[in-house]
Amino acid sequence: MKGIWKRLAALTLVLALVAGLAACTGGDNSSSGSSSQGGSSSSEGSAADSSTASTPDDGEKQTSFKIFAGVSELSPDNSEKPIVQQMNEAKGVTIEWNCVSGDTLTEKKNLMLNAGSDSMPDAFMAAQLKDAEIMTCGTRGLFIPLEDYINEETMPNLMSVLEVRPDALAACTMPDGHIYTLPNFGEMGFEYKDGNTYEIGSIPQFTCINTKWLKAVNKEMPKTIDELHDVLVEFKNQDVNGNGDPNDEIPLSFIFPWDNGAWCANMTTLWAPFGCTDYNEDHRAIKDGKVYYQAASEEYKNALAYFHGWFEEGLIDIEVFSQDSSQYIAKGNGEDARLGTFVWWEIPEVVGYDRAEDYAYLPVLDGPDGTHHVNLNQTSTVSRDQFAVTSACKDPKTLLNWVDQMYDPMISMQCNYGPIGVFFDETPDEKGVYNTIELKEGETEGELKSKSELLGPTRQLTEDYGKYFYMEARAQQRLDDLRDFWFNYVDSTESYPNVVYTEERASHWLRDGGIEAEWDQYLKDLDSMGLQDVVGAWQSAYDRYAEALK
Ligand SMILES: [Ca+2]
Repeated sequence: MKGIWKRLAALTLVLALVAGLAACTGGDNSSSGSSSQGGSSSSEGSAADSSTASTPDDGEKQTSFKIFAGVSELSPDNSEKPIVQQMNEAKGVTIEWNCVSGDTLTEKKNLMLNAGSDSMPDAFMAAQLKDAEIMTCGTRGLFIPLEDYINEETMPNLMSVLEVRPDALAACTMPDGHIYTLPNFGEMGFEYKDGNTYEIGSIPQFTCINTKWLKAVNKEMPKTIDELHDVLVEFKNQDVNGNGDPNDEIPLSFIFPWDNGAWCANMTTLWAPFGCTDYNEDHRAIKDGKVYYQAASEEYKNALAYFHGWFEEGLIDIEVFSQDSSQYIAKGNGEDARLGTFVWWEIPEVVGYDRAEDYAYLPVLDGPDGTHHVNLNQTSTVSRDQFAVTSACKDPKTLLNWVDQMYDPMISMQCNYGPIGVFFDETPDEKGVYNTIELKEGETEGELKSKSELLGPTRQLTEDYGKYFYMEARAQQRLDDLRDFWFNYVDSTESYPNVVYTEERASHWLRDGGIEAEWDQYLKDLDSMGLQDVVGAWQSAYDRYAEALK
């Protein structure tokens, strides 16, 4: 398969389980699958084929199931969703839902996992299961192995996907050789001129600058980090938004804490002049096949030391350590433009569509040595946190046959976005492909999706776009921008698939300074915490994987 992504997706598992370090056993794969991929044969009969609801292995038939399910904040209960009613009717089952959103999800999930089997649901769906939980619950017998059910009889739609994505089960196989969770396929990428496909999140942090202000202070678009510095000083000193208040302009804002949205809003694209970007929460990076810990690199140190200077000069928003994404977006959307430079997934979401015209992407800047380096984010298209069956379930076959419908392309599309007639037009276009419905005044695609989607294991394959439905315009725009703008600054497309200590230190150094004096002690502390062992483990997992590919 072309592209490093696919290989790395399988590798991610090994890394996530560094503690165990057992080799990934690869798992049963799908060569026996026989139904045609993506065709209509398996995809359109779901409303009528209740006869395929299977009888259980042990003879005990169960038609009512309890599912603990994660939903988005705006979502109604899953039982109210038309797609769920359609799936239930097709298989003759009823579901008693326990739907949870937001902060309480983790808490309630933990309670449930620790309470033992009495209150155990039959399945966990979209419950943000962590690898450690999957592993622990699997070995304790709380989650049952699924590999014997992944076959043509019970899961025909999943088998169709596995036919074209045979590596996916390897990404779900735990070190003990069992598969406790179903794969979820989330592909949204673009083909680059090197022939590889890169995912939409490979550069998650776009830096954006107010070009109207740039003109107002008589500056060109910066090409170096020092040129940007001089621009920001002008943004700070002048009343560039022209509202009479010289102090309400924020030269540079971003979000630092990971939990507040730093994955797409931190400033590390601006670190490229110092030789790295740092998009991965674990600070894992790779160069020429050699794995290293980004937060222990000279590049990282130099970047923080440099930007501490900006912090002292008042060029950086004082709220970067405290604001969350909604406060950040409110800042961009206020009555007067206040953000000179900001970082986000895209421009309009922060400043609104009208004001977005005053902003442009800030190119990746050169550093003091005249160069830059972008580390691509690790991205994975197969996740394994979406569906687990517990030992409380008496009839896993029927339950898995029910959930298998979510891998049907037409059902999957409606789970991922919303029903036909609600999120998509009532009828497809002349090519048989569904368009997003015309939005109501003041409504956004994201909002409509949150209200209508059914979270769970689904298929979102590259080849499905333009075949069953069209990609959202905003996502397509981001992919185009990645390909046509951001990737011009990418020299190495090498990337690594998926030590808390660093975040508080980094906040301290950026805010208070002192990184030079404290750096050596910090490195010693990391070593005493076993950093070298962790890096060594990552390296040997990677080496084994690379060897297996030969
Ligand atoms: Ca002002």
